[in-house]
Amino acid sequence: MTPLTLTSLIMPHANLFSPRSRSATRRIAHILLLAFSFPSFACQPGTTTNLNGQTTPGNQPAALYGYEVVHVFPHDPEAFTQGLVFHDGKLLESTGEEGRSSLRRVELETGKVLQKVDVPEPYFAEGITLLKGKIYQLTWQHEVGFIYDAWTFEKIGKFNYQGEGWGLANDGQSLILSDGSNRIRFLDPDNFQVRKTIAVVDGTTPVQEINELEYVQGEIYANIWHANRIARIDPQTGRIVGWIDLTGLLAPGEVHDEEAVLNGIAYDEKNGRLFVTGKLWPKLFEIRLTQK
Ligand SMILES: [Ca+2]
Repeated sequence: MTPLTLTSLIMPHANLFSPRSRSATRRIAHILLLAFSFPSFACQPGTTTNLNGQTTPGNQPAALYGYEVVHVFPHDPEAFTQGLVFHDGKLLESTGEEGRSSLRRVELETGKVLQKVDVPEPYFAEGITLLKGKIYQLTWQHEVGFIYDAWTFEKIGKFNYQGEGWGLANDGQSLILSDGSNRIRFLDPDNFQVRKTIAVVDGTTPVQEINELEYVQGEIYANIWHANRIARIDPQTGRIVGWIDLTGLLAPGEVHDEEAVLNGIAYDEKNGRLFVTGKLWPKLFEIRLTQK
């Protein structure tokens, strides 16, 4: 067993010392503060421990899932997908990169962009979620998010949060935010205060680089940056209860950019349909999970 140590909290991350990072020192200080703020973080035999110090049985290995493709849809190969949501028969999509960031409404069947607002430089748009008629959109390193009317895309507000913004989802009550580490924060959508924080662990091993998110039937589904798999996370404990292996979804040669990785999960709650895509992918897939 490996206790969750300070070293494991400060896992190397490609973005940590990015030239665009405004203050790597401040971020490390924040991580140190986090580590020492939760003295009960180290695991105990047979348990995993989240940031709130709650423990749950950790002996059950995560279940493994494969997939079947139900439908293949076109996807804009220029879209650097950072957020994906299904709403009222359409997809909402957030795309990243400076100067190419946007919020879009997309026709599922054709991939056609029906509505779009650009996110101006220097912002790099990240995850989105829709809650009570509002779309919330993160930015990567500017510690600001934008709020839009879900129908008109009119920008109706903004909000601040600490650290990087990667993935966003909601459970009907809180905004659920990932920041590239293994922590996931739950924010009050009215005042953006942190309601709770969980640490994502597979058994007792922290799982870093949690990216795009989707809340699916009481679990958090999460892309892991540069991985062909989706984690199914218990939102109470942070424990990974399952892994979905999506290896082979795209054929070799369908994408050429090394950053064209699996990212984007959307759930059609009414019809139980699960959609996945990736950054710069030419296709979007409806998939059905299979037991491995
Ligand atoms: Ca999503």
